[in-house]
Amino acid sequence: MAMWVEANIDGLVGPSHHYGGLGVGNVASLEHEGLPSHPRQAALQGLRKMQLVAELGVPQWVWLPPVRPRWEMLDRLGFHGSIGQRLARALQEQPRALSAAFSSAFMWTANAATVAPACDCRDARHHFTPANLIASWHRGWEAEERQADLRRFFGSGPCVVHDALPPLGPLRDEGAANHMRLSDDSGCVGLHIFVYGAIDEEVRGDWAFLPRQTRAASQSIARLHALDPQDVFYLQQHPQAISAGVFHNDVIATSHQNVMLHHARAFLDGEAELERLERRFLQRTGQPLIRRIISESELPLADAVRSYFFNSQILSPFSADRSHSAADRPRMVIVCPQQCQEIGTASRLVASLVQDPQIPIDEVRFVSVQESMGGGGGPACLRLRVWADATLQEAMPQGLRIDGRLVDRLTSAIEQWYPERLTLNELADPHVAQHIEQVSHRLRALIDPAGATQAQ
Ligand code: SUG
Repeated sequence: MAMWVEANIDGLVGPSHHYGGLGVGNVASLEHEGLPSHPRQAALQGLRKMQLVAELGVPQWVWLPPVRPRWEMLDRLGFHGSIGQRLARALQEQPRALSAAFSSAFMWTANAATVAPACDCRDARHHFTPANLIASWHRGWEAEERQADLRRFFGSGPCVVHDALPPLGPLRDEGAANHMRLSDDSGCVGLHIFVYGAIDEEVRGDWAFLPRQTRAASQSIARLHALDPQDVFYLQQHPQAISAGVFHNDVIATSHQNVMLHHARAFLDGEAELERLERRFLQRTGQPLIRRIISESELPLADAVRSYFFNSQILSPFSADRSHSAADRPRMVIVCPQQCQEIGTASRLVASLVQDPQIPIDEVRFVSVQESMGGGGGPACLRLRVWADATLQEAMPQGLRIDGRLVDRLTSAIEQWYPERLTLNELADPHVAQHIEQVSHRLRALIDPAGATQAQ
């Protein structure tokens, strides 16, 4: 039987990474607003995480940063004139627009798209829908860039890259961060869980922040991806979670193959749907779903948000590499943000999961992605999961696949070109803006010349 392993595409942060406090309902982003950021460090941290995952045997690709600043955005908001005039006026009149035009939020590729592998889709094609990200003005511009890049990754073979959903409030979509795919060991049998915060335009619930995903958007994606309705499940995010800073489902729930971990307050009235999920999982895969509910006393909601425990990545190490025998490899590894080591409740939870014989997670690795965490993005936010058989992996651009050589090339480009430290005021300096723009172009031309030409 064909094996479908999880391949990851991680976003590399761009040279203009800075904290603009722009993420709706994103507590970390608000806390860091206006603080100096460290683009070089951010990129190197992300790269080290990619390298770790690749070393664990998970096929890993890098998603290069698109070009910033987005001059078109400033133009369309009425900032005209020379480069210096546009930047100075934006800084003075609407600093958040300036910030948005330089945003590096695209690095969080868990928001780039929703993905369904061919084995789950009635037309036997792989489906990708770029997220429209219209809840926030710095990210709503990403969709067209992501679509072009997805075509670069999946332009051949039986793949469909859809248009993003129409940019309408009732169809707010934030991609894979609000979607979980459960599967059997072969990766071929998949069930899809879509998590939404609001129905469409209807206001139901008592949230402090705008919910970023609507059920109308999720349902549209399930239809576009030709999924069997019996294998699709919808769960509503708990309004208390949204108000506590859980702006995406991947901040309060996670899954990998037959394991699903979620906080007790992740979902509102979800029990009937979760029971249907468990029954269906058993029926389709012949094995029970391992669902572990993390209680409020085990990990208070506030600690879930501070530690980003649920944004850990659970991996099947060496799944693509048959040279490691099953006996000498951990069944699953959890890659946690370093904060999970520092916050007592989270660190006890991680230890208890690794020790629990019922949970197939045998090993933990901690990673520092502090610069990403400052904008509200943990290890799992930085990656888009794609379930790929050997044929799909071969069709993906091999020049963007992480190995030691690519890591070295990227490291030296980042060390040479990325600013060490950046503030909002510096973004209004025409020399800094032009440098950032050049670096974005040069990186693409250096690492992915074929893709850079296609994008022009
Ligand atoms: O959309 N942060 C991102 C973080 C995305 C995290 N992704 C997942 N949970 N999958 C967001 O809120 C902060 C930007 C700033 O501070 O300028 C930001 O956009």
